[in-house]
Amino acid sequence: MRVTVDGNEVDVPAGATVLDAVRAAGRDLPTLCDDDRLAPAGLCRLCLVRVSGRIAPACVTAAADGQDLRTDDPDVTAMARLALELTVERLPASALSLPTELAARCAELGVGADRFAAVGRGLGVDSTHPYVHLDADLCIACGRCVRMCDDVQGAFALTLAGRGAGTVVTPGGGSWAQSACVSCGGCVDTCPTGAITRAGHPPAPAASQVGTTCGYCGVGCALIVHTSSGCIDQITPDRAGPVNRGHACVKGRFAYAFATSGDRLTTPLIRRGERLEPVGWDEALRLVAERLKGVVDRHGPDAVAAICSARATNEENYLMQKLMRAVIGTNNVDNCSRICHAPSAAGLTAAFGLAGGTNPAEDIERADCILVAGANPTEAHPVIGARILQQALSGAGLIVIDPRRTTLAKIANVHLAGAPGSNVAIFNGLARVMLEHGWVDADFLARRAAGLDALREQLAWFTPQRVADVSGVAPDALLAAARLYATAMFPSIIYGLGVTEHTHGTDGVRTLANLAILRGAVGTGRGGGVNPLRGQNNVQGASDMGALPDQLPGYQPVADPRAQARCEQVWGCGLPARPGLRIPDMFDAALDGRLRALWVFGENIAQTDPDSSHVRAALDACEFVVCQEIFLTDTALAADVVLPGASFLEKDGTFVNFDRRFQRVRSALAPPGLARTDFHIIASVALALGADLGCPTPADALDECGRVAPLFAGISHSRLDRDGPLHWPCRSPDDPGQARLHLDSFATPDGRAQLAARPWLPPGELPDSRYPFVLITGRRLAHYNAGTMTRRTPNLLLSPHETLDVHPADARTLGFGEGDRVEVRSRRGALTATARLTTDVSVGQVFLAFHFPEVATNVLTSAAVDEATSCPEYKITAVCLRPC
Ligand SMILES: Nc1nc2c(c(=O)[nH]1)N[C@H]1C(S)=C(S)[C@@H](COP(=O)(O)OP(=O)(O)OC[C@H]3O[C@@H](n4cnc5c(=O)[nH]c(N)nc54)[C@H](O)[C@@H]3O)O[C@H]1N2
Ligand SMILES: Nc1nc2c(c(=O)[nH]1)N[C@H]1C(S)=C(S)[C@@H](COP(=O)(O)OP(=O)(O)OC[C@H]3O[C@@H](n4cnc5c(=O)[nH]c(N)nc54)[C@H](O)[C@@H]3O)O[C@H]1N2
Ligand code: SF4
Ligand code: SF4
Ligand code: FES
Ligand SMILES: [Mo]
Repeated sequence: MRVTVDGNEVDVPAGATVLDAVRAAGRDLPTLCDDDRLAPAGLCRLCLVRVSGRIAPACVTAAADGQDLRTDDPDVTAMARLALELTVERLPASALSLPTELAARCAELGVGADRFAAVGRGLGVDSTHPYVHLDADLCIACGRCVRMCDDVQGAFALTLAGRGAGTVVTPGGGSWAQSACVSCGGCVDTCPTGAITRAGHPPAPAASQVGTTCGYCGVGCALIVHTSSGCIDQITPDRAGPVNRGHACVKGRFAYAFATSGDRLTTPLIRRGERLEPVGWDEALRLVAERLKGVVDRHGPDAVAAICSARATNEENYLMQKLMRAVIGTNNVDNCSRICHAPSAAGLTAAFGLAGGTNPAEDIERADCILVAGANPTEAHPVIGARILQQALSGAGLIVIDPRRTTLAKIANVHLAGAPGSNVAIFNGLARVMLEHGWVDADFLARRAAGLDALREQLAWFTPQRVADVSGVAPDALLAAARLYATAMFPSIIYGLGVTEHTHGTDGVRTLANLAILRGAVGTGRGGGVNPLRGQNNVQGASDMGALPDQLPGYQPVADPRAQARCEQVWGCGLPARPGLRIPDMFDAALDGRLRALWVFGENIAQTDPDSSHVRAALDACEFVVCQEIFLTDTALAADVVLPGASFLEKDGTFVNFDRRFQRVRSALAPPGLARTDFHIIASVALALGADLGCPTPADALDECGRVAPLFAGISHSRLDRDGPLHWPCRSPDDPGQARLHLDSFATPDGRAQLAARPWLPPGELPDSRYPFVLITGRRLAHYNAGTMTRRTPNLLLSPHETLDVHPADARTLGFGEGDRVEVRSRRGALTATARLTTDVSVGQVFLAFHFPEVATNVLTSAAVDEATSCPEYKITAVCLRPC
């Protein structure tokens, strides 16, 4: 389309508004109710323009071919000024002194303090929420906050109440703290007047700003860190962030106080008897080098192991695995992917040939049906959870497979609340129904898949009745789910730990992938696919970088002679070819004396690995433990040397998010005290061991990684700084990266997607008469893993302690009520927690998160692991309950 703006012609795409056209012509208009994250509302009447003669609000008027648009018409400006005057006449003049959009519009349109009221309307403030503050007197009822809350977050916490000039925003009539608000900060970010602000932080003039990537979950939200005088003023979501597009959650947006907590580790510590005493870096590094060398000399390199950090950068993980392989000489290096999504890497590699999810986040908006299995994204990946919720609200089918009634389950078309551990039965049941009804893509199966006959044979067992017997899912619900998924045009699968953290987790991933293959909904470029919601901010990256005992950077097997040669040539040394120990095997090896020294980098194994007493015993059995941390965690307390690292806010590098996107991490603060970046620490330990790891900067490390790992060869800091985030595979500097995988063929040896014929097998731990309940463990919105960081922020006010979620019928039978203390005992240990009665869990099932050390959930969990990858069975523990 071609339109004329103030006499100049511009081309605009179909669907553009007049406001878009004006902006495309390099002009601007004042706006107040407009936000590029929201559908236009046309409420404020500031963006007026003369459209082929008549005056219209530009944001809600469609551009049309041949339109003559005039922004420079004095009548138009006068009307916009009048609209603004009417808007501000009930606001106190103090509103003008805040650096807000409103004040800027007033300055532009010449609306002075005399147009404001002398004092406010006395509508009151709401300061009940730890992060969000409302001063109702400053509300102009533009509705931006309400639209942000409804249309982006999906919390529906806010309404505009009152009439006419008296209309103001309210959190549902009650207090903000008691509302449905999930603290995403969306309303704070969009409010143009200062009515809704960050509690304790009134709008302030621009401070220095650094663009970085969130260090909590794997969504990979782009954030802007605002600092002044070395302190964080606030963190806001970056509208240019390709995944979050100006949205965030309570952790990335608000939970940063940990960084300046007085509890941060600020100096190295060395164990002297019972005590950990502060020392200088030289002494700590000398000791680490001496003790590691001693162990290698006496017991060989395989007596040393390192657990890498999925919280730290790619560059730090790259250096760490290089140090272990090239300097120590062992492949004993692993990361928390082992206890999280290792079954995804194995299962997706078996099915499709690559370890990553198949489609980018934005494909959620192309899906007309979303199958969410064993994931709770509204709590654990909130920005993605909100996106899925919006897609479902706008008409896409939603199937949730989860034993609990999660937020998404409550709005799903079909919720299959299968018993924990029944995934393979349910997925095979769905596959059978799809085949029986012919809801499959025969052409895709013939051209692009292998293994159909074996699968058919396997599925003979999975009659809907047998599936119901195993899982408790009724045959008609199974049929409804299969129909919804398989008859959609662009069905998408999104899954989480409810699929992976089982003794048959890899089978779960593979039988789930079967559904996409049968439907021909993967590798097509039309969206869909099979997408794990990888957990930690950089768990994908830690694995990509080769922090794995059997794979070099870029998923190259340690024994592959070509990969080995490439690494040996770049690193200038020989390399061990025998795969190293996985995390659970490290603990066993420590207990039987094969492993003598353990270096734990940014992982709190004493609280987060299963069967904590086993982990403790393993730590005690090691003759030397190094812990590289930002806080004195339980793991650090068990170490011989503690090395103080830097948080993501204090360093440079990259993270890879759940959809394989490399994104930049940039330093906004200096590390506290003597703390150093982990990059610096690892390089210093290598030097103390007499080795130079090369790579003086993180940028050099990523470049070097590209030389050993062809998958990432085209990715560099300079390119990311210039072009923004890049997906892997990205094999050369002019490769745009691949957001969608397997478009022409799958990366398997025969180029076909591999259907998996897998039986259903019972879980590793089963309830019995002594331990009759199944404990499910997982996450809650406000806290993150061991809670080391989030518990040191006002998130603690939002979620002050752990609860045992239990069905009211079970509580009644056992004789306890809401708020009572209950002992939870498993075959390994016991804890007490406060009961919360909820029908979100089924009868016979209870739920605990693991965010609080005083409710040490992993004292209960078992050492049962996935048979293929050793991922622990965190999702099933047999327990008994007793009121106390
Ligand atoms: N707020 C917050 N966000 C986080 C984290 C956090 O600690 N807090 N941690 C991050 C990390 S490391 C990760 S890995 C991700 C995890 O993100 P998710 O995988 O979404 O998290 P979980 O809550 O552990 O488990 C997901 C769901 O699996 C269900 N489930 C349990 N057993 C079964 C089963 O047998 N079958 C099926 N179908 N479902 C089952 C549970 O009921 C639960 O709702 O979250 C990341 N994001
Ligand atoms: N019962 C139960 N247990 C579980 C799970 C479950 O679902 N149920 N889920 C499991 C899963 S999926 C995971 S991923 C694990 C997570 O287990 P962990 O990785 O142990 O969990 P975090 O609390 O994230 O620990 C990371 C630690 O790194 C530190 N840290 C953060 N950033 C940096 C940094 O930049 N440098 C350094 N040096 N340190 C840093 C933090 O202070 C924190 O103590 O928990 C597992 N445990
Ligand atoms: S913070 Fe987010 S969830 Fe809470 S009211 Fe504002 S927009 Fe809604
Ligand atoms: S959704 Fe995840 S990445 Fe985004 S702000 Fe929240 S914790 Fe950070
Ligand atoms: S910005 Fe167009 S009417 Fe408010
Ligand atoms: Mo995880």
